[in-house]
Amino acid sequence: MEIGIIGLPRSGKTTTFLALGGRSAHEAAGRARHGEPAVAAVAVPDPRLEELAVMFGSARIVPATIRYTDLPGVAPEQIARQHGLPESHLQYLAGVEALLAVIRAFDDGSGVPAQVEKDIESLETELILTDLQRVENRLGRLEKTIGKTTGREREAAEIERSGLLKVQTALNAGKAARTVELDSREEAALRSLALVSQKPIAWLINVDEQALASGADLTAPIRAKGLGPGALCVQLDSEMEKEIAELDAVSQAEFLAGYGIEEPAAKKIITLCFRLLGCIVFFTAAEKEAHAWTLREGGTALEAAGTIHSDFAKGFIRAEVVHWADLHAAGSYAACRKNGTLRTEGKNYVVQDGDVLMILFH
Ligand SMILES: Nc1nc2c(ncn2[C@@H]2O[C@H](COP(=O)(O)OP(=O)(O)OP(=O)(O)O)[C@@H](O)[C@H]2O)c(=O)[nH]1
Ligand SMILES: [Mg+2]
Repeated sequence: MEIGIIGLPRSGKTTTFLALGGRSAHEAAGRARHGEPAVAAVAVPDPRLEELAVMFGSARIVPATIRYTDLPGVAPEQIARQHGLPESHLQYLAGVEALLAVIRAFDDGSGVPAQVEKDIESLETELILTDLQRVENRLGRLEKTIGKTTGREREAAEIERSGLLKVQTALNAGKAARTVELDSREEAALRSLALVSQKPIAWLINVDEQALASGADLTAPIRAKGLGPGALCVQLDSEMEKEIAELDAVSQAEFLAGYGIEEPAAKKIITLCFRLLGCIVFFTAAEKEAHAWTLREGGTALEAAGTIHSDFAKGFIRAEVVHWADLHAAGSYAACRKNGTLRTEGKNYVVQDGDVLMILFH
């Protein structure tokens, strides 16, 4: 899972990156040259996986990972001047599946008060302007060549044009591409454009300790205005969370309890990103390794097999499936086989979050 951290300059992106990524983020930030993105791969902590590893006597544990990319902020004036985000940003953003947009709600001592709603609008406009430029370029090229195409090629070009026009209409009305309903063929045709305003987005309102202590919910007015499809909103004190991430496990627990925080940001954001992307986790476990994998919600056993290895999908026969909770309750795979919670499923079985899969293939 790949998440890009974006935001206006000095909104706390790097602080958030460090809060989410812990040590690997610190290393990545240290390596990154000024003005260049930093990338950190972060293991998704999952106690279910640890337990599976013990149960199966697995030699190693391979957790699911999230890759966070911390991008330098771009000022709105610069965006307006060059009609969108710089090319260097777009290259990085093309590969990410979702955006974490950091909005400043803390007092940065500059005397400029935080303007959460205005900043969200500015950032959304940055994304929209970027896409508009690319959609119009693409449409221009398509219009020039479409007349020369025939048959299949013509049909594909028509589908792409229809998708582009729908998106263009929305963008011109100041709406993100993620609000546009495309049919599956239009969506596929537009995929290679990797439109930034089409990616699911989590608005992260970066508050300070005062706001946190007052119990104010800064996300409420944003949610009240309507976030639209593919968007979520949370608030977080990145500065404090960064400090929490630097503590060892014991002090971390004490600190969280002291502040009445239920779980550290890293975990909260991971859960959020899974929800935003409609992703679930399934497991494979054996003596060699216990492995957590991510899959789109609604993904089938065949798709799960393909996630593990393309050969598993090609030669798929069936899957043995047991839910982690049943394994946990029964204590072993053999016990689940006996009590009937271990089932055999075909390739169209819809995998559930927490399923433990054993793929049989030839
Ligand atoms: N009080 C408070 N200060 C914060 C918070 N997050 C960031 N800061 C401070 O704001 C300043 C900018 O933070 P960065 O994380 O570097 O911001 P950035 O968005 O990465 O900045 P650029 O990469 O330059 O665009 C730093 O001095 C941080 O310590 C927060 O949640 N609360
Ligand atoms: Mg930064």
